[in-house]
Amino acid sequence: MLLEKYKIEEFNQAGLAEHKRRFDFAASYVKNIDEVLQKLIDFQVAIPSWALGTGGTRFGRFAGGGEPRSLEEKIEDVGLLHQLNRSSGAISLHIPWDIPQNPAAIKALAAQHGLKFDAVNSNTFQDQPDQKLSYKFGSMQHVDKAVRKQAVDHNIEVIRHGIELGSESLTVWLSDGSSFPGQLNFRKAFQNTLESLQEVYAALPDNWKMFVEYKAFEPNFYSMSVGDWGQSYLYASKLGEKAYTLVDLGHHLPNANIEQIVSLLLMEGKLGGFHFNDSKYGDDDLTVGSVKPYQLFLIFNELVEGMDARGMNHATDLGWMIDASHNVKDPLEDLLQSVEAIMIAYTQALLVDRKALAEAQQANDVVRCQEILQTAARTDVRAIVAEARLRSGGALQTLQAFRQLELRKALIGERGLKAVSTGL
Ligand code: AOS
Ligand code: ZN
Ligand code: ZN
Ligand code: ZN
Repeated sequence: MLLEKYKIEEFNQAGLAEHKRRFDFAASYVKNIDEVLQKLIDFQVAIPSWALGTGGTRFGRFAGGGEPRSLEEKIEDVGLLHQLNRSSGAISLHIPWDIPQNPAAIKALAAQHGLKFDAVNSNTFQDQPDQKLSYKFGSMQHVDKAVRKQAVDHNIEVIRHGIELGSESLTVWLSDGSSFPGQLNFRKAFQNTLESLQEVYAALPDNWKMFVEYKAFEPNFYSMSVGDWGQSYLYASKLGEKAYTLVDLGHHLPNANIEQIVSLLLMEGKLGGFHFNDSKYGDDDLTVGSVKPYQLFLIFNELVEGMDARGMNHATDLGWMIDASHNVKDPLEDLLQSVEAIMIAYTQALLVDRKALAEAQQANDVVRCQEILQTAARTDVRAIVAEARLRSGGALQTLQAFRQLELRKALIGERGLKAVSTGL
């Protein structure tokens, strides 16, 4: 479904005067407003193909209707989001959930919607129906070399699919680990994992990156073989310059200082990308910014500071992806909220007075340091984000447009009330 442009224009027209008032006020506080707007226009966040259907928990799944039944329809859904917010210009695929049967056609369809393919994700955390050996006791860490080889071959296959689509990175998330003390020899598990990753790394095209995603617990609850950023960093360092750490915001032990992790990984040139989401307890995969928006701001504050210090391009030098999905919201509305939260935090981070902060830090003026950060974080930047969208042809308010234009109803009309997303 392609939304006619005039509908967005009509929607915007109704709110234009009010928007202009709000924007002029917000912009009056920003010295380099045009620079900020351009950065927002350039910034794109990839949508995961697995978040377009209603997520479930192991206790149930409550689908809402009109979900995408194929990869083609998933691309259309992301296209719709991108039409509304102009900031979702990429999709991240999970293989084998979303194997492109006809890659040329899939690529063309994505291009038609202005979408690129971000990182491709491998899956060695489930057994597939036609699979020879089981991942019950791990994949790349497995005690049996044959299982490790199967996992390596799968990852190489995923790279092949990615090449066909124009993707330039592979995300490896391993559920490997152990659930009971004594189950694993940690050192051997690490060495097996490293050796497997090295074989995958060897198959990586020159212009590709490999993201090694870590996670503190789940599905294994005693040890994870890529359990924290230290372990991921160790693998990435040993693998080589194309390997990086991927930070999923929900993958830490409670109260971890994620912004500090981000800062140091950036300093070492080993931060590869993000899986954005929010959480209260663990890997809750809630809407970005729904629980801890200040933490999100602090992370972006480090990102902007660190990327600028290294002369990096905010939009292109890291992989920005969402990894969230859950039970009670319309997935498209949820994703619009997530992207909006990311854009807000990014804008606020761009507003931090860096020079004043450096001076205050140098003077040990702790109070002033806090004031400087919170001045930026408490600024209502929604009209600035909306202006960036307006300038690139999106909707002033994405969620309201989605509802007012009755887009879910249209999707249900097209696909049916019983349409349930593939994958997962
Ligand atoms: C799992 O917890 C990780 O966040 C992965 O990124 C995973 O591949 C993704 O959530 C899809 O299940
Ligand atoms: Zn993730
Ligand atoms: Zn996760
Ligand atoms: Zn998660």
